Amino acid sequence: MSKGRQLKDRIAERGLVQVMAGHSPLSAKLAAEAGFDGIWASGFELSALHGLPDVSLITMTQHLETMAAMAEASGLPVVADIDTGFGNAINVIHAIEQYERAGAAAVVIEDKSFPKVTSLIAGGRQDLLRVEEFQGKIEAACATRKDPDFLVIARCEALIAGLGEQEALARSAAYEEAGADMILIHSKQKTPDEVESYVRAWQGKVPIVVVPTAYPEFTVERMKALGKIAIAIWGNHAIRAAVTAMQQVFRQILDEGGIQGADKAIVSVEEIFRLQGMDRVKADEKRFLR
Ligand code: SPV
Ligand code: MG
Repeated sequence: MSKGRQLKDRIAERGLVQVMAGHSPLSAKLAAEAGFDGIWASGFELSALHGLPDVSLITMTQHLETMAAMAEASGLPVVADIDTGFGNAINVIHAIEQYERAGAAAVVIEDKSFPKVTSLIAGGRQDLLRVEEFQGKIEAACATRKDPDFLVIARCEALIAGLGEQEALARSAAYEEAGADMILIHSKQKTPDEVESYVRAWQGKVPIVVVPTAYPEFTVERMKALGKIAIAIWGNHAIRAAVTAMQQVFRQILDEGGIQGADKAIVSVEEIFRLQGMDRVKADEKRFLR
């Protein structure tokens, strides 16, 4: 069964699935162990991992390789954040061929111009494509996929760009018309009101995807109460959790002049061995090394 089919089945079963951001095979594996339904191959997280801003600097190949490794390590469906599709509709065609072959369950393509600027930054340059041009990119993605269950999700950045609900709804309807399987609506308001209002007003047939990073009170319960939302993406909590943990431990080691205190606050080396699969190495050594 394809990963896209798996994700669709999980949505059909649960109504709403929870997809955790990742930036590495290890983070994806931890998300799978925690019980998430899928992995968000986040451009923001991968950029941060490289110490870079999320402004189209990471190449498609870098993102693709990490995405494939995360799919492999977690076994979960991966929703690949392909930003603007790395260029125009021609670049999208190439990207879809590569991402489908590499085992993604879904791609999210956003309606910003290339190179993009990360969405949540205050005062960021948020230039949107003409609707027709973005429709062409969505149509190109749908025409290129081989597996009809491979999901093409159109991301509408009209609220991020400050263009208001009517523009967001009109664009979303145009993207559905172009063939998008779902609409990701993003907002950087500090409360869920803007997205809740959009969801209530949405008349389209395709479900909605949300990334409630800026408005954390938007709980799963609240999303379910609205209906229409199929995927909640927890957008950058893997990299932020990792940074929090490293900052604390690094500070502690310097403050205490050694690792004696910090050692008790972090997982054991044995836990890392477990995550690396050393049990299997030991068993294979016994069996095959003569
Ligand atoms: C990402 O995680 O890369 C996203 C979500 O696209 S956001 O950073 O909020 O735009
Ligand atoms: Mg992104």
